[in-house]
Amino acid sequence: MLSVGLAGKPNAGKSTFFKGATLAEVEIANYPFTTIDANHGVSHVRVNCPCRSLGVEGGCGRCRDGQRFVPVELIDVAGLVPDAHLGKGLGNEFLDSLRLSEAVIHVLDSSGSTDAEGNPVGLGNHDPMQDVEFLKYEIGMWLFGILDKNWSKLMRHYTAEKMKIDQLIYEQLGGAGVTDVQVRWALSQMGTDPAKWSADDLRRFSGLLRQASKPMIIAANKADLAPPENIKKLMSLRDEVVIPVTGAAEIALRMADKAGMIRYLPGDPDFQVVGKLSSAQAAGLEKIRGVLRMYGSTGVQECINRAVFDLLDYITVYPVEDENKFTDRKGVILPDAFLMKRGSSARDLAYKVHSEIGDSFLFAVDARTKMRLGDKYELKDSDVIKIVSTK
Ligand SMILES: Nc1nc2c(ncn2[C@@H]2O[C@H](COP(=O)(O)OP(=O)(O)O)[C@@H](O)[C@H]2O)c(=O)[nH]1
Ligand SMILES: [Mg+2]
Repeated sequence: MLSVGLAGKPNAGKSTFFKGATLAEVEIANYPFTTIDANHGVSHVRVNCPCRSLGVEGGCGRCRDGQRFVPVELIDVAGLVPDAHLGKGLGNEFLDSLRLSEAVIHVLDSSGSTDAEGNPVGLGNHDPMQDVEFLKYEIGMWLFGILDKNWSKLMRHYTAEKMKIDQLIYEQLGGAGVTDVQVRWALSQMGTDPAKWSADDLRRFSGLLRQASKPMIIAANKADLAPPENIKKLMSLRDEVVIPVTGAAEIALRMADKAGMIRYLPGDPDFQVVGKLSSAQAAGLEKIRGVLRMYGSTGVQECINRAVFDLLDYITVYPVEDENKFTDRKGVILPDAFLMKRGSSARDLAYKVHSEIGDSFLFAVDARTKMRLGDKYELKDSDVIKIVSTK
């Protein structure tokens, strides 16, 4: 499963976001709520289920109101403070989590009620703009630390033994979750011979590796408390995707939905009261409605969707065995939704279903048009595909 990490300074609201984003009911997602461990949970991207456009009568049973929730792993990365790379707490736990994360949601306290290290200072007493850069810098410096430690040895292999530089760097950083493609991209951005790099060049290179391997969006959390000008400033940052978020409201709404008090789907711009509420509950929910009106949603779902679809460029694809009924062999309609990198082929999908099916791939069928597709066909978002193989 694809993994997205939540990172940021202590008390920014990572665990609150995590709880809100992983609090799912079987009815919402058809995937039981699974806590892998305290810091690893299953969250979901929200997509339009193809059952509606395919005209499946009575819905497919795998979505709610035409909205389908496809699982992704969410990791609550331990808190990080400025200069952590110098040894002030960049622990193994942090690095393990980060290694697994394909993208990072930087949870930032936009209310300004915690200082740079996460200590409470009272609402509006810290400028959240000061927190924007540090996480990128820390992760870049962590990568720099790994490379710098072995750089002279690595350069010997490169210059004296003529070993391939991308391979050498990749071997150093494989454990940090950096891919060979990302190493080659960062090398191409530098454009100079690594044998001639200064320490500053190596630092710049590490920054590029960070950018490629841990792309980031900012969850401007505690938006319900934040002075509006803080949100405005953050959202006007060029080169940053900033989403106003209130993780606390997401928890409240999901719990109220679960209890049958309201109807709310993660990511919705509003909710509907359907059950009995005490006056305190009603007042609390109306306050949340005000925040939804202001920002369009709690922002939690948007962060996950943007991380997966915009930062990482995934698409959603639906394999079926019967291209007329859109079912698997047992008659389950649209049984699976796979997240795949844009650019993946029909054969890649076959391999994802099963390696044997990939090996024995004959052709695919677009269930919408019934057109035959070859192994190199590039999958499109929301494709419903039957794979035909010799198996
Ligand atoms: N008002 C408000 N408080 C929040 C929100 N998210 C988190 N908090 C509060 O901020 C504090 C720190 O949250 P926590 O999730 O433990 O932060 P972490 O250290 O980053 O995991 C807690 O008291 C939360 O209740 C939010 O969206 N709105
Ligand atoms: Mg926490």
